[in-house]
Amino acid sequence: MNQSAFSSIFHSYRTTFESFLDSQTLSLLSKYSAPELFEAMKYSLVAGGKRLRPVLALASSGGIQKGSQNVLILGSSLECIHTYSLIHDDLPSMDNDDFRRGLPTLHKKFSESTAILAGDALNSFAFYLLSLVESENGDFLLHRNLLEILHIGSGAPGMVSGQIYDLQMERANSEDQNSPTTEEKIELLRLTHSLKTGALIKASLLLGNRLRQDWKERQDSLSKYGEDLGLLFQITDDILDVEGTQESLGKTPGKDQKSGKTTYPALFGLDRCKSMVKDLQKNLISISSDFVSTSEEKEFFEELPVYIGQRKN
Ligand code: GRG
Repeated sequence: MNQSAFSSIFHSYRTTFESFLDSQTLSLLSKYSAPELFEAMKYSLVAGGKRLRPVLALASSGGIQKGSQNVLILGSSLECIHTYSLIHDDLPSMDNDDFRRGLPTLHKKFSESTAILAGDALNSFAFYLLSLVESENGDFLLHRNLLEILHIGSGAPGMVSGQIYDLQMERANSEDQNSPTTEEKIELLRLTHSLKTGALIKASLLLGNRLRQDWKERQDSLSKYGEDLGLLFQITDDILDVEGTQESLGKTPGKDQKSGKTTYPALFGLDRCKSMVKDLQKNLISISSDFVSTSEEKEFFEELPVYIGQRKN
């Protein structure tokens, strides 16, 4: 186990992505936006965050290759989708949060209507960005595949349905009659998490991978890796809501428990969740051996589950 080698790979992917976002993506976005809309989108896009999804796309594409802007365009697209989902999730009609990434949420800083519109514009900009990916060797299927992967991860087949199931679970918990059994709750929680969080994480890996010549051979094992990584990410997120602080998280902790939300710790208890984290970490290392080919990839994909399971925000 070598977390410091992993950290330096993660850091180099993240800084490469952030300089592209600051120089290329934001200037393109500003070209097409009303000034107030741009300021709102920029406020959320540059607020920090781990940049996990762009980093995953970079890692699954084979790392940073000279002259290849394609994967940075894909990373920007993923970060636009992720940022829009956080903006909308924080709205009064959804989670009603005042803080995100240590700053006032967008609707608090600007207004609720501006936050809705900024999320809408980021969502469509993410799909426009895919049109800027350049294909080589007459690969006519490339754009069709990229659009499909992003749609499955972020739209009705993925994240948005996950959010609907999440809201349904909350409603069911607040109603006295016909409340679901524990088995039904576990089943719905699994589905919610795999769609709400896991689908975009899996899409990040599949988008980067689609830029490679050998993308077909790696697709199935990367999908499995993405599904388990999404689950690991979400169980850790639920644990952090119980054990994290406002300072480390940059948002209000303890909200799940307060609102009686169905979460992994609520259903299984913290100890069982921590052993699930360990099992998932082992499983992920084993799946990674099916697709890694270089020493950098091996380092990254074996250490990533450790990083995700130990993260503090
Ligand atoms: C509103 C359509 C719509 C979807 C919302 C993803 C989502 C669905 C809501 C986000 C709320 C949330 C806390 C989900 C749990 C997992 C998650 C996505 C956490 C935040 O992602 P990080 O930790 O964030 O990658 P940073 O700030 O590092 O970018």
